[in-house]
Amino acid sequence: MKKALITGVTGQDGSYLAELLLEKGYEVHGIKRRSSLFNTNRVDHIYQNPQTDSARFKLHYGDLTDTSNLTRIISEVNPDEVYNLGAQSHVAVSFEVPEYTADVDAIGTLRLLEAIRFLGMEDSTKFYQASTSELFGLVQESPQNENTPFYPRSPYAVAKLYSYWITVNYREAYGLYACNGLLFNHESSRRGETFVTRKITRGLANISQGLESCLFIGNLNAKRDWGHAKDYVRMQWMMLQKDIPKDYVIATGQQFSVRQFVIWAAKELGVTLEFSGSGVDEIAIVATVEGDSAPALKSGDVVLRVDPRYFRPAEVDTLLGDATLAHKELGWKPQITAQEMCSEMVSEDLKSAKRYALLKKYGLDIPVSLEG
Ligand code: NDP
Ligand code: GDR
Repeated sequence: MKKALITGVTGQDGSYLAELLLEKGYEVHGIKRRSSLFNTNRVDHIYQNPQTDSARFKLHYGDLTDTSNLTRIISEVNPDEVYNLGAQSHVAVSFEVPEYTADVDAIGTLRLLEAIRFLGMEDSTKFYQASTSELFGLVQESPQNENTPFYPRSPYAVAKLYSYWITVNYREAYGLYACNGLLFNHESSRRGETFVTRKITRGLANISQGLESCLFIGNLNAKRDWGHAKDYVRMQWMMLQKDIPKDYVIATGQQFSVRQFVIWAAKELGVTLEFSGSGVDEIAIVATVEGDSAPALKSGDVVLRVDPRYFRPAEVDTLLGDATLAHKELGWKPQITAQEMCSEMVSEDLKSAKRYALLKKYGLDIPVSLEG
C-alpha cells in the first residue's frame, strides 16, 4: 500500500487530495496544527478511528516551522509521496505577517526537503511543492506558461519563489523526484471564507437571507484564471506518477474579473445588479429580483461597496495561464468551468445561510463571522 504525507491537510486542497488518495487505496497521513478551536472540519467526514487496524487516514500534530517535528514524522511515516500544501496562503495577510509567511512558506519547504535528504530517502520519496501563479505577479507576458519570467508582488509570492527554486535545486543537486505545480487560483465550497470568491458567494448568500446588509470588497477590476480545486488536486497526484519530475502550469486558460464573479453569484440568487461609481466609490445596487432565493432583497438595495481597506500595497492585476504542457504530457484538462464552480459555491453557501436564517427566526441567534 502506498503511503502519502500531506502538509496542509486541513486546508481546501489538502482535504480534496486526502479524499482522492484514499479512493486510490493509499494510506494517508496528514499534518494538522494545534489550534484552540477545532480545525479539522474539512476532513471530519473522512476521519477514521485510529484505534482500528484498518484506519488509512492518520493525523499528526505538527508545524512547518518545527524542523524536529517534521523530521520525526517523515522518519516514522516513511512516505512514498510528500505533498507540501501547508502555507500561510493569504496574499493580503502576508503583508501583515511577512516574516512568519517567509518562515512557513519558504523555509518550511526547505525543512521538508532537508528532512528527506538527512533521512537518506532521496531515492524512495517523491515531493510535490504547491507553487503558484503569484510568482508571475507583475506579468511579463500573457498567457503565462512554464517559461514566463517571474516577478513576485507580495511577501507570500517572494516566499513561494524561494520554495520553487529550492525544489528545483534539490531535484538537480540530489536527484530527488521533486516538482512544482504552478497552480492558478482554484476554489470550491471549501475555499477559505476570506478569499475573494468565497467572500462573494457567502456574503451575497447571507445578504439574500437578511443576515448581512452589505459586502465590502477591494479591487473589482482584478482578473483571475479560476478553476475548481477538485480538478487541480487530481493534477497534483498525476505530477508524481511520471518517470521524470517536471514543473507544470495548471490553469483553465480563461480569465474573468472579480466584478464578473459578483455578477454571476448574484444571478445564481435571481438578482441582477447595476454598478455605479468607479475605483474607491464603486457600489452595486439591486436592479431586479426574480424567484424566491433572495427574500431579503428588493430593487434599489445597495449590496456591495468598495472598501479601500482591501486594496493591497502591491496588486497582481491580471493572471491567465497556459496549461498546454500539462494537457500534452499528462493528459490533464479541467472539467469544471469557473461559472459552474460559482454556481456550486452559491448553492452551498445559500444552504447554510438559510439554516442560520431559520435559527434566527426562532430566536436562536448565532453570530455570523463577518471580518474578511
Ligand atoms: P488553505 O489556506 O486552505 O490551506 C492551508 C493549509 O496550510 C491549512 O491546512 C493550514 O492549517 C496549513 N498551515 C498554515 N500554516 C501552517 C504551518 N505553520 N504549519 C503547518 N501547516 C500550516 O490553502 P489551499 O488549500 O487553498 O492551498 C494549498 C496550497 O496551495 C498552499 O500552499 C497555497 O499557498 C497553494 N496554492 C493555492 C492556490 C489556490 O488558489 N487555492 C493556488 C496556488 C497555490 P490550518 O487549517 O490550521 O489553518
Ligand atoms: P489571490 O486570491 O490573492 O489571487 O491568492 P484572493 O481571492 O485573495 O484575491 C484575488 C483577487 O481579488 C482581489 N480582491 C479581494 N481579495 C480578497 N481576498 N478580499 C477582498 O475583499 C477582495 N476584493 C478584491 C484581490 O486584490 C486579488 O486581486 C490566491 C491564494 O489562494 C494564494 O495562496 C494562491 O497562491 C493564489 O490564489 C494563486
